[in-house]
Amino acid sequence: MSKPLILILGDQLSEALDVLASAPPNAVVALCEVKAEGDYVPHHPQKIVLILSAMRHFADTLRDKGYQVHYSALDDDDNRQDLLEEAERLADAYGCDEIRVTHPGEWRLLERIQRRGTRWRLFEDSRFYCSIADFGEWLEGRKRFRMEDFYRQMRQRTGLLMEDGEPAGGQWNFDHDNRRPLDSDLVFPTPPRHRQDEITRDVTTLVEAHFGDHFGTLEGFNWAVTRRQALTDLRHFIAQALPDFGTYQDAISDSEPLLFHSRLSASMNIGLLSPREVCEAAQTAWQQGRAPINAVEGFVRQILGWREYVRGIYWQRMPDYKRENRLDARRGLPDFYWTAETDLRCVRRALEMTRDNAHAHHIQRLMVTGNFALLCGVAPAALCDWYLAVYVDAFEWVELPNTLGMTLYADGGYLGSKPYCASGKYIDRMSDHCRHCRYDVKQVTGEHACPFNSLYWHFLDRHREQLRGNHRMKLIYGSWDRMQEDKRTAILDQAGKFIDSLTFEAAYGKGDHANGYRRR
Ligand code: FAD
Ligand code: DLZ
Repeated sequence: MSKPLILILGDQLSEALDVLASAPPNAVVALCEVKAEGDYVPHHPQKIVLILSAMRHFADTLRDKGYQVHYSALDDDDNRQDLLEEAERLADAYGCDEIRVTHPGEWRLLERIQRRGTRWRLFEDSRFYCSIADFGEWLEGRKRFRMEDFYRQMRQRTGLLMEDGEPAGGQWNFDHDNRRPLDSDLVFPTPPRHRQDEITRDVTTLVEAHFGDHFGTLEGFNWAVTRRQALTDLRHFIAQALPDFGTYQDAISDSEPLLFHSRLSASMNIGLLSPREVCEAAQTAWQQGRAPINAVEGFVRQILGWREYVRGIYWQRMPDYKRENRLDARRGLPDFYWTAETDLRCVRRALEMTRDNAHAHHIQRLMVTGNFALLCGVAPAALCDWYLAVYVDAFEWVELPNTLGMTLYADGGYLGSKPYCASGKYIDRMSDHCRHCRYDVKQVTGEHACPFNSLYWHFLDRHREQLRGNHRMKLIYGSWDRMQEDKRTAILDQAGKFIDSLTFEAAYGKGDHANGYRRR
């Protein structure tokens, strides 16, 4: 009888994995802490603590269920400090003839596993609604790639928020109800505080010792490291935040990091929660009249729609996807992304929240730090390395399409029909940052002018050739063309001087890969 070693990766902490169901009684289940996974990009220390603590807790759960578990700790003397090498060492030590592993979430690992030969056997990651093969079929032969088309088909296929074959509430999309800026009298729910047990405390000490030089603080760590804690977060979100999730989905606050967002991405991405149970809990809240349809549809769309769609795009388009750079952006990362030292209030707050929480909500990632990098011409590889490192929920299958595709418009439009570029006016409308800022959002040129304003026009002007054919950009190019020549010159001059005043990390050349990161 074959004796398999079953390798569970740090973002596969679910008892429902097919690979676990495949385990014969003699199987050895291995979880391996390794240095290489901790620093192939300089992950935020909170992210590393989350993964290692959740792995240790999950190993205990599996032992309680009767599995024979081998746990390689980061400090073990014989640890090979590389996932595949460590798994092969363990397979030899336990006399295992096969190594079974669930399809990893990053192409770099998949490629290495596939090159290892027949000893390794891949299992599908069935935690997603849509398999990689099914997404491939959906994509094949299509001229138009729109998340909306995919999402509607997924609603029909799953029956989520469907009534007699029709979308619940009579519409597929409630986005027009979901763009409200902050109201001053809003009270935001306080997330549950999770107890930090001995496992988390030990891991924190370990991470401080090994990865203490990475960007980010550990003090405020409050991520769910067990399924029980993740379920507490889910219940809290459904009861306290979901009802307002839709309405304020796009709002940004100078003081409140989370607003009505769920903070569930990390739990879903590492396996503590399944996207199915999360979507079903939201649907039940609507069915029981505890949350309105605009909120529930908006939330389900993020998971059943965006989350599944970006994964599909990633696996269909890798490895070439990572080299895409359609706007030919070449700058390195602005150096203050690692320090938060900038006078741009909105950018500063997003960076501070990232440093302190290993999290920023979607609009901060897209319209503040992302938009700024897009306008400045930061290379996809440079920005992707950063996003992959600093967010607790960042794994390449979800990070890369969001950063390279949605934010930098570097893939030619899988993630959006036009770039998400915006001036200070958008940030002012959706947030209360500008009143705290030293720059004046109403000014486009001059000493006090908000840099986003001139950068916006500078971006449009320099990408005229690529973007002017896009019918959604026609109006804005019309406004630019109607401006007086000297005004346009002054704006471009203003933006150019601002860009010159910044310090960018070393530039990335065409075709450079992300993850060739430089240590900080
Ligand atoms: P909520 O606002 O409560 O949304 C609910 C859930 O929907 C999230 O938990 C998440 O699972 C899903 N979701 C929402 N938007 C997206 C999206 N665009 N793509 C995929 N799933 C989505 N999300 C990640 O999980 N990992 C990443 O590495 C990541 N990188 C991003 C990088 C950039 C530049 C941008 C613009 C977005 C990125 N996102 C990423 C998507 C999104 O910002 C996060 O999922 C969200 O902020 C997580 O916080 P939350 O759980 O409170 O989300
Ligand atoms: C992110 C991460 C870190 C920091 N450490 C480990 C680890 O020590 N062992 C492990 O199995 N996984 C870790 N991970 C998660 C992996 O990087 C992740 O499984 C791959 O990137 C594939 O998504």
